[in-house]
Amino acid sequence: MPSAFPKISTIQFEGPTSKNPLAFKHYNAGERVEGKTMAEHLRFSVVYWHTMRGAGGDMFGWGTAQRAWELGEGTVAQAQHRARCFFEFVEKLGAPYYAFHDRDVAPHGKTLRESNASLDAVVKVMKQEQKRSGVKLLWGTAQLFVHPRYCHGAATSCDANVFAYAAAQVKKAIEVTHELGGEGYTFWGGREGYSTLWNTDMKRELAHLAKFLHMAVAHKKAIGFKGQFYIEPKPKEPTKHQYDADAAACLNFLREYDLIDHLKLNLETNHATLAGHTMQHEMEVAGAAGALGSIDANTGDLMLGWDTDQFPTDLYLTTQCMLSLLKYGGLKTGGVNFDAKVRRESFEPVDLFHAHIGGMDAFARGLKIAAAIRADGRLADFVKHRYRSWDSGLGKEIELGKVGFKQLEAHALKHGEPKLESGRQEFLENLINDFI
Ligand code: XLS
Ligand code: NI
Ligand code: NI
Repeated sequence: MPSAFPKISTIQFEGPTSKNPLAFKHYNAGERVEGKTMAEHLRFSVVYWHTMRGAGGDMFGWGTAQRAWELGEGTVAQAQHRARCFFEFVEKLGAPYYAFHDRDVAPHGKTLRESNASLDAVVKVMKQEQKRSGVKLLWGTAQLFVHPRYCHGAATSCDANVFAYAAAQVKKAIEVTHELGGEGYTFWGGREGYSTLWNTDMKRELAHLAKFLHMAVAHKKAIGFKGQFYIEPKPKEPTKHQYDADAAACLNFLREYDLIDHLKLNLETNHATLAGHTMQHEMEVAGAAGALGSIDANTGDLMLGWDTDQFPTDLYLTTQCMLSLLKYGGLKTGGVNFDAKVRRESFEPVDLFHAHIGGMDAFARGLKIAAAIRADGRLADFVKHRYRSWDSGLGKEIELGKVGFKQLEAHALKHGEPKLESGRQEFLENLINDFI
């Protein structure tokens, strides 16, 4: 097979003093942090859609990306060739996982039957390539947003026939994910939302979405797929309002419809910021609910209001992510999945390497910094100390539910005005800077 990246060999760890742009300065797969290797903590994953199918087009211009594997006619044979090129990339990068949508890897057919057959033909190659390279599948998903049939949504479409078509597509996508040994399956509601409420029965659409997910859970059981289901929050784009708006909205939906035991959250940085939150906020919301599943590692541009899906290089961001992950016990089935794309101006294949190496190094540093902050202990001690009034006496009794308003009134009358302490935000910000 001709190499898609002939000038690039396997990326090596060369350490912080290296000047080689095609080497890791911080990501050292076997290095141990808090008792686990970096590879075990970070579980890096490359996405098929941006990496292989992103052409660099925008609404004002054609694609710019130079991608040798795209010189074809949209055939199954070309899709198989592209899949081989993808595995060459992931292998050279040294990432252990990948993620894909059904229609990223194989062409849309004229009928569902034809689409399924094409998918099977490409999955066959993916299976061989996984075996050859050792690269594993983090999660699969179905693309329910490109085709015009999904313009009103898929599981939340006003048309029951579209719901059925989407169900058939997801059924197949779960089956191929299972066949490829996927460790998870993600539901991102591509167009599950609305553009105007004038034409929308929101309550009914939400109930349909829940029905859809219950059917997916039932099918998962039926075929014996043990992977983790994830739901991925996003507040807007492509629709004006997406139902899975943020972590809190997703958790509320999962609880209301009795799905909370079946799905965890796959959080994406740029979706958090579009929702007006930080990624750290979303991770804390999910973590506190025991629903922190996986992360789509990217970043937005706060000057722009859309999902720019840039590679994460900000050490504060990666440190915050890793602090939350370590706090909630780390990733289990999930990973640090680079749902990110190179800029339109970065059109050469080597830019894909620079982008992923930078993201992996930024997360490796975030991991090391987070571990150092935890080992130092001052941050955790500060927070613990701040809440000490709850550890004994009155606070403990409140937490244990032993007192009511009457006893609290008596307490307030007896002790008078509480004496408060500073929150010390600036002190803590300086403390964090000592580690970055
Ligand atoms: C889009 C989403 C999408 C999901 C997978 O904004 O991030 O890429 O991760 O369907
Ligand atoms: Ni995503
Ligand atoms: Ni996104």
